[in-house]
Amino acid sequence: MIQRWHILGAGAMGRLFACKLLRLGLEPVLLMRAGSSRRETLALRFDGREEAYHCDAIGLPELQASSIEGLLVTTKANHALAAVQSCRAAITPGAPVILLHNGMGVLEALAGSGLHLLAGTTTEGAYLDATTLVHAGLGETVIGREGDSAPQWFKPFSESAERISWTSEIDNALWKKLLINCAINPLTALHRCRNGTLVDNPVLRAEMELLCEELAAVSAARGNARGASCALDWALSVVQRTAANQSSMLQDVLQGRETEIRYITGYLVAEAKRLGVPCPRNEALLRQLDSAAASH
Ligand code: KPL
Repeated sequence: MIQRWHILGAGAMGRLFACKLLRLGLEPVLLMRAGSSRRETLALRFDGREEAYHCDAIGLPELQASSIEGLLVTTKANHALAAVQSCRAAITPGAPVILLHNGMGVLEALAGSGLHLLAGTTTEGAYLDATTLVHAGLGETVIGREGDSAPQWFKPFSESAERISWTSEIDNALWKKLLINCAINPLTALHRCRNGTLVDNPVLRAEMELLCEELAAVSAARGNARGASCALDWALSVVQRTAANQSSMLQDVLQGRETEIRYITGYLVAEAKRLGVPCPRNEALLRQLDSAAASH
């Protein structure tokens, strides 16, 4: 059993998972870029009610070697690699390192690092409203390592009411989320619209359908039959469930932050090239949003 989990990425998702771990009776420690050891108060709003949670926080420079027994990485994909490297020396050999972000490619980039890597994907919705963490939508989280059954330390997670489950087919789960993000995030970021506009506006809906045809073709070439037949249905169902939301990529664009486009559409386009599948519409979106990112 791992009692003390370090959380790298103290944004909305990192804080939400800190609250979840506290509810499981575990001891999360938020890793901060700077500052010294302290207690943090997390104000969590859910369903109109506010609750305060308290957990430890520590600045990265203060981390001791081999002090991390379990690491949950909740940074955006574009920061994950550098973030993990910044605390590499503190990670105990064999400690689970769970990557929980949109997009794909970081796991591969860390493959030779000697870390015990796992991945996860979540549909939880959370954002920071000044200092309050708003848990905007209940979602599901799946965590796993391809081909592995759930380890002993996972028991508190799976036995909890936090909707966290184990999968031995994490590649399929990550690919499914990648397709959904490819269909929704770039279009909403480019047109600066909420997710629901992708079904309400016929032009955008047609564009999303064409994107999904390409996503289905890449899935088929990758041997992912579910992705090949369900890409559009998955995207439509998430658009409907999150109609009022601003996608994470739109939020990044509006706040002048670098987006995760290279790990979302960029990963898809690289896979399409490797497999010899044309996907001009996804390529065009990648070009548009990547140059938008570069001009910030
Ligand atoms: O994951 C998301 C995101 O915004 O990054 C979706 C599922 C599209 C919800 O907005």
